[in-house]
Amino acid sequence: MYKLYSHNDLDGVGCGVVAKLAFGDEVNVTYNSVGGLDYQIEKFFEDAGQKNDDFLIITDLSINEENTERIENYMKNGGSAQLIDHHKSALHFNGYEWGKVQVNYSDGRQTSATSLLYEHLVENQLMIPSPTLEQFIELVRQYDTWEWDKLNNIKAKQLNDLFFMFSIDEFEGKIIQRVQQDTDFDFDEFEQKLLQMEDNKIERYIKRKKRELIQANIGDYCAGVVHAESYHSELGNELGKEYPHLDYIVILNMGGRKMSFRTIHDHVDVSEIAGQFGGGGHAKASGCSMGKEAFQLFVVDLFQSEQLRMDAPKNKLNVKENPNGVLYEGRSGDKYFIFVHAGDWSIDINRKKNSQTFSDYQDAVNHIKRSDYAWLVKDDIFEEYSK
Ligand SMILES: [Mn+2]
Repeated sequence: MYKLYSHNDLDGVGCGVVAKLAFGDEVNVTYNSVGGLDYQIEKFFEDAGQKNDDFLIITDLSINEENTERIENYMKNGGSAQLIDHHKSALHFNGYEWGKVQVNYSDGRQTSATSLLYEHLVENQLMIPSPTLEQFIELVRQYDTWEWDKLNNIKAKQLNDLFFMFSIDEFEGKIIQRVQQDTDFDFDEFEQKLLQMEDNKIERYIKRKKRELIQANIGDYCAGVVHAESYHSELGNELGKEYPHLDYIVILNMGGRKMSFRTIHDHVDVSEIAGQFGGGGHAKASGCSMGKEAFQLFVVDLFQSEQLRMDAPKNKLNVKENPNGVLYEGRSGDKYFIFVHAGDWSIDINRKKNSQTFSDYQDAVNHIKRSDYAWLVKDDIFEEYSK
C-alpha cells in the first residue's frame, strides 16, 4: 500500500489527486496542516511496528529530525519512502536517498509539489502522462507560486476559490472525474456562477481588511499586521500593493493560532521571518504557528495601535506623482508637501523646506509613511493648502 501524507492546501491536494490517478485503490491519502504532520508520521511508524510493506510518500510538507531518523531506519530495514517538496526550507532533505526537493525548473519557473510528484511518477513509469491532468497541474503550480498574477491567469485563482468552496473529498472527486472524462480542464456552468459570487465576496472582504491594517516596526522591517481567517494569499497580495511602503504583510489567524507572511518585494525573504518563529516557506509567502513570542509581538503589543489610514481614493487634484506637488498628512498632524525640485523629489514639512531629497517618488512617500503613518489627503484639504 502507498501511504501519502500531503499538505491540506490546493498544491497538497493536487498531490493527492495525482496519486489517486496513479495508484487508484492502492493509495491511502491524508491531508495535514504544517503543524500536524509530524504527529501523523510518528503514528505511521508506530502502526508499522516491525513491518515495512507500506510505501511512505510525503509531499509539500517537511518533517522534524526524529521523523527523518525514523525514515532512515525504515529504509535500512527494507522499507520504501519518498519526500517530494518545493520549499526552500526543505532543501536539506536532498541529502537523503529518499528526499527530492526542487525549488525551480532549469528554465527559472518555480516548481510546485503537485508538478514534481507528477513528473516523478511519470519518469518512474508509475503513471501514464495525461494532457488534461497536466492542465490541472499547471493551474495548481501557477496558483501556488503566484505566477498566475503575473500571467494574469484568473483560471488558476478560480481553481483555488473552488477548492475552498467544497470539502476536500468533493473537490478531489470532481477533479479526478474531470481528468478521466474530459479532454480539456474547464469549470462547468454551475461552478462559473459560484466563482462569480465568490469573487464579489472576496472583494468586499479585502476592502474591509484594508481598513483594519496596523503598521509596526518589527526587527529591521516595517510590517503591516492584520487579523483574518480566510483568503490569506489574496489579502497579502492586495494589502502589499495598497501599502507598498510596508516590507511585508502578516496575517494572523487567532482561531487557528497560525500566521502567514506575504511580501510583494524582492528585498525581503519572508521564509526567514517565519523561520524566526519556527515556521518556513517561500521567499514571498511563508507561515508559522503562533507561539508565545509571536503572540506578544504581533498581538499583545499591537492591540491598542491605531489602524493605518488609507490614501484618499478618488482625488482629481491631489494625485500621486504630480511633479507640481502632492499633499500628505501624518498622524502627528504634520503636513507633507512632496514636489519635484531640481530633478529630485523634495518634501516641505508644514510649509518649511526639508533638506532631505529623494530620487524616486515612492521613496519619499515611504519615508513619511514609515516615520509618521502619513496618508494622501482629500482634494478639499489640498485646495485649502494650495490657496
Ligand atoms: Mn506547495
